[in-house]
Amino acid sequence: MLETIPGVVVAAVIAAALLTYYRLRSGRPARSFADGGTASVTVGLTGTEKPAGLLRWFTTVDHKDIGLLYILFGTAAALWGATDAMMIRTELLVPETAIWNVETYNAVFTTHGFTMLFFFVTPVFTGIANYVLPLLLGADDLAFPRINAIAFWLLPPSLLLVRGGLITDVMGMVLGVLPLDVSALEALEPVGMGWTMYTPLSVEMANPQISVALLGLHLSGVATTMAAINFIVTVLTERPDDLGWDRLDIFSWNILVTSGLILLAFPLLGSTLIMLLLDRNFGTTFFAIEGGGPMLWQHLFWFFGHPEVYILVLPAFGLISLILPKFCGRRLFGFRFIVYSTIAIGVMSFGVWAHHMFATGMDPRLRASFMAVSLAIAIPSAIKEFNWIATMWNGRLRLDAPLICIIGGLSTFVVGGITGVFLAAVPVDLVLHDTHYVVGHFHLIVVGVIPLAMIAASYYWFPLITGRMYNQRLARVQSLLLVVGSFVTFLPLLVLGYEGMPRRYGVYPAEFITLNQIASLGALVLGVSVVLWLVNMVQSARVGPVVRDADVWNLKETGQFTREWQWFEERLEDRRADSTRPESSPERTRAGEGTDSDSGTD
Ligand code: HEM
Ligand SMILES: [Cu+2]
Repeated sequence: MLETIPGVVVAAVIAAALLTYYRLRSGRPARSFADGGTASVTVGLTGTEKPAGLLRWFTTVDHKDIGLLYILFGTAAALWGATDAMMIRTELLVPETAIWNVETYNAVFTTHGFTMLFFFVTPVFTGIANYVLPLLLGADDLAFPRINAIAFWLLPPSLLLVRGGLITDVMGMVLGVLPLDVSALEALEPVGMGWTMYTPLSVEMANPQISVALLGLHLSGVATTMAAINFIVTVLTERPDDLGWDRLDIFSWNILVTSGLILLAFPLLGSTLIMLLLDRNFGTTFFAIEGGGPMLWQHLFWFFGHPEVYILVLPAFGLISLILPKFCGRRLFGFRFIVYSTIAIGVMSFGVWAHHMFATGMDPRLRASFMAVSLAIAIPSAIKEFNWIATMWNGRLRLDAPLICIIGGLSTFVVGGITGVFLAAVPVDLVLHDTHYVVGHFHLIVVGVIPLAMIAASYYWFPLITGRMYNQRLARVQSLLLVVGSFVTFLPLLVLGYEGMPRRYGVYPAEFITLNQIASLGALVLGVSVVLWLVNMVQSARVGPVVRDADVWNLKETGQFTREWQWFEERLEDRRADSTRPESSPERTRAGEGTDSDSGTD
């Protein structure tokens, strides 16, 4: 009985949705165009007419709408993953498992990792790129608007598949009070294998939810790859003729390189996941001792996994490089070298994967060569850092929220980056491997740099997206809290790791209690900061002061009024013209056109 109910409900919902859709469409005979616009036969004008209400968001192929959908989805996932993080830090307030149990702890750090890596960072950056990349290029839309929509809509189901164990657990509990058989739901327990999914554990754990989660990850990989292909083709083919590689803005450059990394890394993850699924369910022996063994998993996984960390961070570097000069009143120092270092990082990131495996007893000669490349990859990162500092040098700094975020991000990146250099050195890594030092190192970057760059971007482009201004004082407080919170949360972890506290344990010796409590306090500060950001964004989008002058940041003064702002200026002018005329004029759709000027590069 129970099995049929969801099927009937889903079918009914789909039928109702289709019916509504066709009812709405039938009133307006329209012909579709490749860019997703429709030509209304009755009026005879090309206009990007969108249906009203929710239907618009479910059927849109407009890059700006899809960008917003991505950003909303990624933010929701981030809040979910942050809830996991708060659960982890709550458990670690006390040495014993007084709050959750060990299974819950394992499940929570696993879903935390998956959610943050695959459903927060990449979707939010894809969303930002969706919104601004065509505007920065002066293109109408991405190269494949419909593929763009499909790529986005694959994500919600994949998140539900990955996190399904928790959902079915709760559903089972709720439905359990009814006289129904819910054993199928209860069999799907939250996964507790860690985001690296190491074999043999991930093969042998009986929980069927693991296979469901693997399918979900596979699906999210498909979605990410589709978006990456779209970005690559867009940058290659949609640039106007006068926009050469040397004048392409730095954010688009970073998205291009990131998309290249995705194109090489994610299909490998997909294949590896399939091999694991086959091992789990169909008796193959890819990762069994008599097959490739657990080491095969680690090699395949980290050949994806190391580039993945640069897939996460390169768009953040792009945003920093793009926004920083705007608040220093200067051009980006060393534009070419920032581009070269981005490409160098991209290439080298495929040559360092075994630094995650130094402790597995691999051949020392091999270890030495991986150590050399891992140390070398610090050079392009340092080049970026120096160029950013040089951009600020003697500049006229305006300490608005975006700049506070960026300066904070640059300082956490110094600590996060240098702690990575230590881990790249074999003898040090053998001591610190799998301790909280590692967790501290990478969180200084995934919390101290990536969200800061995103939030800088959210403040910088907020007027352009919403037509309103946010509360700037609240924003300054919020960004400061985020920087302070990152240090207070993750510096203690470096010390804890040094003193030997291993990672992925919910229980620890009592001597570590003080530092753990400081870290949990820091997490609380981070939580407060995130809530302040949310409040500011939502409230200001509703009732913030309306922007009338497109040059919100005084960019014209220093010749940095780039294409996306010119597009915004035109839009404001159109709106003004519309409001003074009695009846509305034909809609303008090609807003990015004809707005070229020589201030297009950074
Ligand atoms: C409020 C912010 C955050 C806090 C307090 C936090 C805290 C933690 C803690 C305590 C762990 C468990 C460490 C262990 O036992 O090994 C962890 C694991 C992890 N976190 Fe976070 N985290 C935060 C945000 C993030 C973000 C933004 C990302 C990624 C973009 C991220 C990625 C990860 C990953 C990949 C793991 C490893 C999971 C695993 O071992 O399977 N975290 N985090
Ligand atoms: Cu690595």
